[in-house]
Amino acid sequence: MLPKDFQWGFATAAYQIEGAIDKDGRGPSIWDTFCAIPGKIADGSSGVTACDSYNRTAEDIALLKSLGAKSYRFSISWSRIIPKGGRNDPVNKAGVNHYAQFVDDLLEAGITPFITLFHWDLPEELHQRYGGLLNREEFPLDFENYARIMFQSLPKVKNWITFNEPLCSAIPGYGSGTFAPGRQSTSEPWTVGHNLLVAHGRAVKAYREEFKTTSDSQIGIVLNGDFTYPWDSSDPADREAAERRLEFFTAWFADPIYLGDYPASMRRQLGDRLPTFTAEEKAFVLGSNDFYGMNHYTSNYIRHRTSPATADDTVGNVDCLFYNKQGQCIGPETQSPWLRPCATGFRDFLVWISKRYNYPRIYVTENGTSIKGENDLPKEKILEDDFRVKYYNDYIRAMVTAVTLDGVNVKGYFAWSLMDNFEWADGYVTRFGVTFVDYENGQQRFPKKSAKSLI
Ligand code: GCO
Repeated sequence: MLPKDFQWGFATAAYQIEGAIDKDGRGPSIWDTFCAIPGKIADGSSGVTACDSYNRTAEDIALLKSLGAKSYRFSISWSRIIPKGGRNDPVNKAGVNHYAQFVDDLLEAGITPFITLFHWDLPEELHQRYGGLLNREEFPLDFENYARIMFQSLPKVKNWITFNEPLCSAIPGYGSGTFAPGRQSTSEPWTVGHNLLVAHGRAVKAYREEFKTTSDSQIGIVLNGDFTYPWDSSDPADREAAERRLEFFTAWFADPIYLGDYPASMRRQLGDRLPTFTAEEKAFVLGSNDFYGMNHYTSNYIRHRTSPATADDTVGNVDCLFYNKQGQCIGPETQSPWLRPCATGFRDFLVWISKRYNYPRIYVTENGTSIKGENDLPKEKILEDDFRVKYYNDYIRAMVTAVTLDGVNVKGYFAWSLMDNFEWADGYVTRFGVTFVDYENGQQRFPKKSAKSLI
């Protein structure tokens, strides 16, 4: 069974829910800039209003309480704290005060905050000033400074997350260009990934040495990861490809933190496009997790790619498929083309992480699904989201099995997401919320059937 202090909660992110992009001195982020480029966002939208959560903190806390949440994972908008982002730039007290009040209100409501410092919304000024995440010298220092300000300003917070899914800052942001800041390169993603790891390590060291006041305070990074099965289980090349995909997607960041360096498969394929840790950088990164934050949604069948000759480096030169050689499908379609439910993959991924990293304390920091065509349904049908109810039932059952039978050390589970929100390049076309947000009628919130099925 799950531990009695298991943290059941919901997750969101600043740019996806807050809105109020010009309020209280907030500076522009790279996502404000990116959304303004025609064609980048499916419905031409942005986070300018989103769910208006910046102005509805009391309403969102009441929603969390009504759903029985013990915890709430949300992110802080760096450019509300330091509008220009840098360690020598002014701090915006109005921004700090907003989050300090929100934390007090959450604690007053008996809800434990899990705070993500960086959920992709880098201050635009840092991107312009020195290339943002690409700058190995400047970015880690500016992130460390921002983190220190938050550790100092929010001393009641005991659960900190440095980065959400560094892979999604690196690959869509600097490889395919489908996320902010929209750069396309076959080498920059690994520079960005390296700098994010070093920035993470610096912030963790500062927290542990100067701000961690109680034994139950903790800090970690959140990594995404899909589980993989060989397309042809009798083919050694596919079995190796399935493992390689896990290494390129998850071990990319987890191996340096838990094992001290990047996976050999990445070094083999990427060569010197994959940076080498200096001794100082390695000292920051190795051992820099108190817990493993795990975002998980889907699984894939993996086939070793023999053509085209050019390797697809972002996933380790493999094909990610939803059908295997026998034509078996891994799971039903959803609104998101990359997402197919496979609860077995959730259990297997929890076991893979645990075996590779010696059974770390794990928080499932995101798990959830969109629903094919949900957005086109009338509101009363959207609220009857049986597909999502089944997803959560299946996945939570798989998690309980992994804890009970496989000895996996899971301490919390956060459903993605508390409410429908701005789904990045999909805009508002795709819904992940357990709460329907009526964007056309003042962002009113309506809990769906899944919201009441979770806790
Ligand atoms: C992610 C992000 C979330 C997404 C969610 C659905 O994991 O990609 O953390 O912001 O909205 O995963 O795609």
